Amino acid sequence: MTHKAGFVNIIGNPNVGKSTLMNALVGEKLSIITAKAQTTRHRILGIVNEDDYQIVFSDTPGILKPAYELQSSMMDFVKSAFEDADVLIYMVEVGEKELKNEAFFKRIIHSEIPVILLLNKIDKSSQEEVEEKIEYWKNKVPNAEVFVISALEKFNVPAVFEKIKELLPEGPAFYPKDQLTDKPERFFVNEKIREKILMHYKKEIPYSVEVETEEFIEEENIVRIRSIIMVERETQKGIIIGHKGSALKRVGAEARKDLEKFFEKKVFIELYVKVNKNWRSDKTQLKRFGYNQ
Ligand code: GDP
Ligand code: K
Ligand code: MG
Repeated sequence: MTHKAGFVNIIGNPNVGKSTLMNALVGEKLSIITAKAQTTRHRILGIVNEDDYQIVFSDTPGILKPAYELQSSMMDFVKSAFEDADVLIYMVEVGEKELKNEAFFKRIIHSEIPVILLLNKIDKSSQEEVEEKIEYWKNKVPNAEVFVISALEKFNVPAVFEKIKELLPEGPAFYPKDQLTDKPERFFVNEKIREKILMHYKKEIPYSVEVETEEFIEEENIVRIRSIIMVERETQKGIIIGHKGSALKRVGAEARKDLEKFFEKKVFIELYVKVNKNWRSDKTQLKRFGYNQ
């Protein structure tokens, strides 16, 4: 029996649905999803294992022009996804603007490895609009095979999966066959808490937040978690906590509910808020939070 294995890396503009697709392909909620740009800050692997193949999907942050150190690290994750890909998935959505990074776009159109261009969110658009966009993208990225999908409704996702399997090179597995991701459990706790913050707080708040899980103890029937929510300024701390702690309580309650599903166990969460001045611009802090390459 021949064995296939490879890296299938998903790149594109912010908010086009990269994380939704990755979760749909892997069948697990590994990546957090919100309507806000910059929800995904890391490169997150989702591994699909079968006897005769291993697909290592990578979800990546949306492409942007970095304005501070954290965003530079995010773009380094995108760069790394270009470097090790065996198949490149370039995702666009109906109605989107051009890719903001010309250099990345050139790498896509001159790519020597197969490129699959996914036109996502077709559930939101008319057939006429979709047909027009297919033509547009076929001209713009002639080396790509184009699929129209709805990652949200999983429309045409199985066809994309089959295409990926076909394009996958032969070779041995990169990771143990029971491994689902490269990230530790604490990472998913941090991300889930950050997802709730992205959902419930406005303006600059979610972008100023980093979450660090200090304690993660898995017992037979319960997971005990203690996490710190870091903000950049004192005023942000008050906003996160809210009136009599109500806002923070909601974050904890909603994160707990999702994490109970994720870990299939009861979860107990304690949340603290700390000011960590300008962590987004501090290379040493960023390294500690896993943003180094
Ligand atoms: P990312 O920033 O590229 O990772 O995008 P996300 O996966 O976080 O999705 C951004 C937003 O688009 C979220 O609100 C998703 O629910 C939504 N979304 C993703 N895929 C689809 C789709 O196929 N159809 C529609 N209507 N919305 C989608
Ligand atoms: K998003
Ligand atoms: Mg994302």
